[in-house]
Amino acid sequence: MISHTVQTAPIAGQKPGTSGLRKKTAVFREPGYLENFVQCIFDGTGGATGKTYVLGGDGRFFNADAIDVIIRMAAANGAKRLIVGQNGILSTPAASNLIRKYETDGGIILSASHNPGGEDGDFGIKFNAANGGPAPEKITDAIFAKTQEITEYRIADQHAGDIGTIGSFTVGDCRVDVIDPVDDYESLMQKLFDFDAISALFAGGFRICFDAMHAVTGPYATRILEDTLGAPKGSVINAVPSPDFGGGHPDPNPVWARELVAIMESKDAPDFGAASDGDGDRNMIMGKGAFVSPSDSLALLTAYAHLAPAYSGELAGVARSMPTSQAVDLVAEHLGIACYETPTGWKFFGNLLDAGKATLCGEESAGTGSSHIREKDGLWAVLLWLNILACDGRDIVQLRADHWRNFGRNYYSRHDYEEIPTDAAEALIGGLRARLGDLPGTHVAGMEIATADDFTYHDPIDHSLTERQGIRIRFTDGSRLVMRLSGTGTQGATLRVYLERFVDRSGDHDQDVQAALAPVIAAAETLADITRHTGRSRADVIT
Ligand code: G16
Repeated sequence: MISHTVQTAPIAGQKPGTSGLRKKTAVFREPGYLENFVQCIFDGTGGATGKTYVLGGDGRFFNADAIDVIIRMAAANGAKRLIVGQNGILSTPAASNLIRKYETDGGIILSASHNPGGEDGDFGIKFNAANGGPAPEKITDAIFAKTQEITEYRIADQHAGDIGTIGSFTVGDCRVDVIDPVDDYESLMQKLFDFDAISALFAGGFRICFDAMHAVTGPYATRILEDTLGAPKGSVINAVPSPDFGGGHPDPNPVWARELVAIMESKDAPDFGAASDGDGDRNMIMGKGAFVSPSDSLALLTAYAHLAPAYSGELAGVARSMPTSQAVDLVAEHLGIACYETPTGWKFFGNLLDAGKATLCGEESAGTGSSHIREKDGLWAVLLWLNILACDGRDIVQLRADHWRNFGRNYYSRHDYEEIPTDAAEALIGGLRARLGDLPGTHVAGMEIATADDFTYHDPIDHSLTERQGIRIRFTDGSRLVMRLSGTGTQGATLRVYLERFVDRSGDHDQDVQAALAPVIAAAETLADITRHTGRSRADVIT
């Protein structure tokens, strides 16, 4: 193999965020930008010599070009083997599964998740470690340190072979195996769930609409739901991945998955609706005319997971990100299992899962998953729901109403202020942070503040400390307000305001969500002066 070493220099801003490095596609296409970061992944993890990696992405614009570069760089850096999804396609959960199943040294996943794709959209790259999970901070910090001192990268001159055809080729001494992206994932799902029960559900006339949002889950959902489980053809919509996600925003929430919402609110709505995001790790769940919030979904899945074969024994524990509602805490208490609170970012669940402390994990940002892999998993959540519904017999709306009657309801919403100037966002958070000590005991919007802090996470496994993970304000009536800045945006800053109010078992569970949260919304405005700092009187996205 002929390869060469290219002289380069550090490029500013290559610090991975909540989930890898995400930037505008145009930034990734600048000379050396991708190459620098890939070389630093290798250099920051002890080099690529003799190693095996999984490689794939969500198919967005620039995916195939980036894969060609990464194959050539892995080969030039001495990698022994690469496992690549056909056409460069691998959902994030499928990649996590492959890393674990084939015991590779890690994987490189190309995605900007739910962010729009295309020439003017976003691109991203993420390194997952040998446990299949997103690299923990000590690894991303090491990679970032390398980006600040890089002087050269290595790349093979030979272009990669045909990744459109299943089979193998070599680049120098590196063997590249191109595999079907769905096969291994499907066989994992078959081990976890009662496929016979789900097939019988569909055979009995149960109808589903799964919106793949023109993104990576199209082929996975079509194969598993329609071909294997027998859901009627056409149950999966927007099923063909496109480089710009059909011009859409592949974020499965009621704002961006409008097509699904319209179907689920129509007269002839199917029994169950679901959507997944760009790279297939997020999920949105709906019943007829009803959106199930991700926080409620996590609580309900925890309560009923025992109906699926893989979770029929006792759950080891459950974990949620700090801003996720406390609905699952109540279920954990009832089940007598531990409930962990982690910072936002799936990487923080990795240690708990590896140590066998948690079986199920979830986040308000539409992520749910389990110990089967080390990523959140959109289609897994849909299959667990289907398994539960097939065995329980109630419809999802009834199941949820009964759950609220048993546990109470945690009304919940997130208000996002997008693309605000970074200094304004930091001034807002900084101003609030400076006053935290004075807040307990004071009253706002008719509520008394019980505690106020900036969340610090003490990892119970490796004892690492992660500070400044979001402002938490608890009120004496059980309501809660959380504010933090997103770590996945690519332009300016995004302020996330998380609002929660608990209504007990005998309370009114059928209020409009925003109306139920009105006092907490008012408290957020009073405490943080959101309108003044952002110049906006209303959030851009309310979910
Ligand atoms: C990523 C992380 C999630 C996190 C989400 C939102 O999801 O993997 O753990 O909850 O970002 O992060 P932020 O609030 O910082 O924007 P994904 O689906 O984008 O990879």
